[in-house]
Amino acid sequence: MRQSKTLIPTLKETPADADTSSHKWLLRAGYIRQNFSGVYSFLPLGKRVLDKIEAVVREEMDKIGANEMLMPALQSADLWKETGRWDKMGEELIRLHDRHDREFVLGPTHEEIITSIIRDEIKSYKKLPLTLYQIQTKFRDERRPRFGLLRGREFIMKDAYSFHDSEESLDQSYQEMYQAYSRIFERLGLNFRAVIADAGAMGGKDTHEFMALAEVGEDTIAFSTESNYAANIEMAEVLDTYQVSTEEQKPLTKVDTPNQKTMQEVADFLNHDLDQGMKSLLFKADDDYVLVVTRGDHEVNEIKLKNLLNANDVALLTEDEAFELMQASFGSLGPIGVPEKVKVICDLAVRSLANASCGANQEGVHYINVNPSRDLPEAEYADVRFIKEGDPSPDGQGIIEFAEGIEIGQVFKLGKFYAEKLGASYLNQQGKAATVTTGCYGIGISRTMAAIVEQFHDERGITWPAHVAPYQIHLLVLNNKKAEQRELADQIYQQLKDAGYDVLYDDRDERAGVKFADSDLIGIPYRITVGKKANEGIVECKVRQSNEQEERHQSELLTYFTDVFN
Ligand code: 9G3
Repeated sequence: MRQSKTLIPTLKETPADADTSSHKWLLRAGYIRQNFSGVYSFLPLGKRVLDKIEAVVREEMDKIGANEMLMPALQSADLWKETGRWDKMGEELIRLHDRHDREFVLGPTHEEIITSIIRDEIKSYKKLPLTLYQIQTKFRDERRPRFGLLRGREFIMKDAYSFHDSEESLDQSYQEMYQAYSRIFERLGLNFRAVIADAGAMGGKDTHEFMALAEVGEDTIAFSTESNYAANIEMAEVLDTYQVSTEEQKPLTKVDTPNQKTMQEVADFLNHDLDQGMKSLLFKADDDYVLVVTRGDHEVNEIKLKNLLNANDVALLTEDEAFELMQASFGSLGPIGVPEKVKVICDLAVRSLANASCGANQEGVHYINVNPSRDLPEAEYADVRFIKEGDPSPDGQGIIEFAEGIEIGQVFKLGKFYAEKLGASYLNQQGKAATVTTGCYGIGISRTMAAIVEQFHDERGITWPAHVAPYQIHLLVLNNKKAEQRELADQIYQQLKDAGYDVLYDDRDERAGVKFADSDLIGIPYRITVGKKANEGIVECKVRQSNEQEERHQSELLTYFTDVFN
């Protein structure tokens, strides 16, 4: 492609609204342009990168026997009403009316559509297992779109759905998909981790997220320093490796703490460390009241609490609600003497405390010398805290460290929820009607493009891995007013194209400095510069990522690139 004939509007300055590296470089290098908040156009270079990423995804999907199809973005609200998600989803679901005033949604995902197709087309176990996938635009009305393509309101996803007559069959597809995702992200050059994740609103049991490591990532990963254990911090379990204290139990005593409100103020006033205090938080879990007690230096993990209680909704009570229920404000809540209807759940770490302090459920009063085995006979103990860096890894190998990650893929064992709701059943081997079991699997295609830029850039621009770059070679002619330079560059361009390479040819009437700066921004892995030594047939070859450069004669180029690309 000749740059004088295409659209690559590079920018000298970073646009004000660029809020992360990938957003900044994709804008400045002319890959994308924002049309509206969270809505982008992919300019020619951006589209070529999307195509390269999609090609890798398609190859790996086809390799495991998944069948590509394409479903509509426009979805009837009826299906969403049948699954209950019309009411359950909030503002994020884009709803609209057609000319006959019928209700529709712009598809944020396709469980409803694909299950309705399976319901109508699959009648026998002989047709199972079956995996279908699409690469298609999704719509989710994010309240705060940001970070460019990382969190948009219209984005491109590969979503796959597998259908089974048994859990075992689903397990097998899940593993195949998991391995295919690992191959995809390896081939794309990404530094990623597959982490144990929370199924959230999707229900089902197993799910893994594929995270591209990047400091801008919105998810925190807990990973082991000595094994491949990795989990979304929401799910990382904490082992009960606490040493039960051998301290002799002192008598339970009430102490006035008139002005001490926070955990630190109480700990300082009672002259002990944070981890000798109990922190009590009052939650409403669906219709139940739950007092959750953790060590003063730990934090309640509401996802763990929700999964433990199998609750749909878990929320902290306000101070007023807490006072009404306990006759004490937040700073004085504790697990001793709670009303009947309040369940007490203590984190595992609390059980091994000795002579600890806690609120006395009396305004401005605390207990000291609390010994759970003696004073909390009713308490239930569970892993309800966030794991911390330095905690032992749940698999017993090494300790936990944190990293930020961008979720670029997720695999779910959905189970039967959608098939039951929509009546997708088939005749099993015994001739009985049975409900299909489903798995679903997503990759954020446009988000992956941004994740790659987050991992592959330097201070001058993007440094694409060869496999996803929009072109393989960037050919620059420094002064195409000089015949020997223009003719040599034209020859090389033709020669490389004939050899099957993707070449971007900067044939513009621009100064050398502009061409070098744009080439660094755009980030094509290999650059050939035709300049002063054109009359000797000598050109300069530069590798974008390593910056190494070397002069070569035109006659060596094909051999050089054969080595480089094989
Ligand atoms: C909605 C809206 C946003 C959503 C969903 C539904 C996320 C929703 C989860 C999934 C699960 C899998 C198939 C591919 C892999 C992921 N955000 N999810 O269901 F109505 Cl507004 O999309 N779907």
